[in-house]
Amino acid sequence: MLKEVSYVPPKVWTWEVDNGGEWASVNRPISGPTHDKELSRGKHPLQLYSLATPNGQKVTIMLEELLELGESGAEYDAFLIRIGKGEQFSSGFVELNPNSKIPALLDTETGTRVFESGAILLYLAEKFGHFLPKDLATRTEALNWLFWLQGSAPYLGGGFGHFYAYAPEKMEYPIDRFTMEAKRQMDVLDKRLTENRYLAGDEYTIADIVTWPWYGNLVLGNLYDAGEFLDVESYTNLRRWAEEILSRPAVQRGRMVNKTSGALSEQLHERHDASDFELRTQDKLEQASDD
Ligand SMILES: N[C@@H](CCC(=O)N[C@@H](CS)C(=O)NCC(=O)O)C(=O)O
Repeated sequence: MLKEVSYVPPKVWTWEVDNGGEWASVNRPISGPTHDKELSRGKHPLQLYSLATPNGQKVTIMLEELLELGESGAEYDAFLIRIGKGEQFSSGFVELNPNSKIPALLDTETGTRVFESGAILLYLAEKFGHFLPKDLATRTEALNWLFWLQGSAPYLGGGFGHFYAYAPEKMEYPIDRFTMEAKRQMDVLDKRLTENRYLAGDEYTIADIVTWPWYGNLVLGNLYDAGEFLDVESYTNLRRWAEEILSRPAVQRGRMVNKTSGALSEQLHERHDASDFELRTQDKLEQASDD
C-alpha cells in the first residue's frame, strides 16, 4: 500500500532540464544530434564506438572471442564514447545510431552500420559463422535467450539499477517492484542453468555473451553494489555459469575495452591493436606520462 502521494502529474508534461538525477544532464525527451562532430576512424575492418557498460561489454567480448578463434577479419578499433559527456549525440554517432546509445558498429568492408547490441552480435555471428548454432532447433533456443535478454535487461538497468543506485532519493515502491523483477529474472536463469551448461544447451553462444555482462556481473556482485541486497549467493547455478564464463581469456580482455572506472590496470580506454592489453592500459599510460 502507498504510504503517501507527493506528486500529482500536470495535464501536460513539460521538460524540467535538471531533475537532480545522476543522468539529468544527458537525458532528453527529443532525439537527434546536439552538435556537429565526425567520428574518428582507425585502420581495421570494424569500427566500434562504445563504453564498457554491460551493453558495451557484449560486443567487445564477442570480438575478442572471434579473434581468439583466429578470425583476423574481426580486428577492430574501439573508440570511447563518454555518454556522461553527451558524446552519443554527435552528428557522426547519430548517423550510425539514430537512437544515440552505445554500442554502435561500422563494418567498413561493406559500409554496413549496426546498432542495438543484440543486432550487432547477430551480425558478427552470421558474418564469421561462430557462436550461433547451425541446427535450427538449437539456433532458435539461442535466439530465444538472446531476445529474452534484450527484453529483460532494461528492467534490471533502467528499473532496478536506476532506482537502487542512481535516483536522487531511495523510493520504496519502485525499488520493491524492480527488485522483485530482477530476482525473478535471476531465478529464470538459475533454473535454466540447473541442467544446461549454457543457455542454449551444451554450446557457448551469443545468448551467453549478451547475458553475462548483465546477469553474470550482477550475480558475481559486480553491478550496482547490490550483491548482498539481492542475496546473489543463493543463485548457485547462475554463479557457476558466470564464473566459468569469466575465466575465458576473451571475456577478461573484452570487459577491459572502453572501461573508464575500476582498477587502472583493467582500463583500456581505446583498443586499436591486440598488444594494447599489454601496453596501453591506463596504469601504463599514466606511468609513462609521469616518467
Ligand atoms: N537496447 C540498446 C541499449 C543501449 C543502451 O541503453 N546504451 C546506454 C549505455 S548502457 C547508453 O548509451 N545510454 C546513453 C543515453 O541514454 O543517452 C542495446 O542493447 O544496444
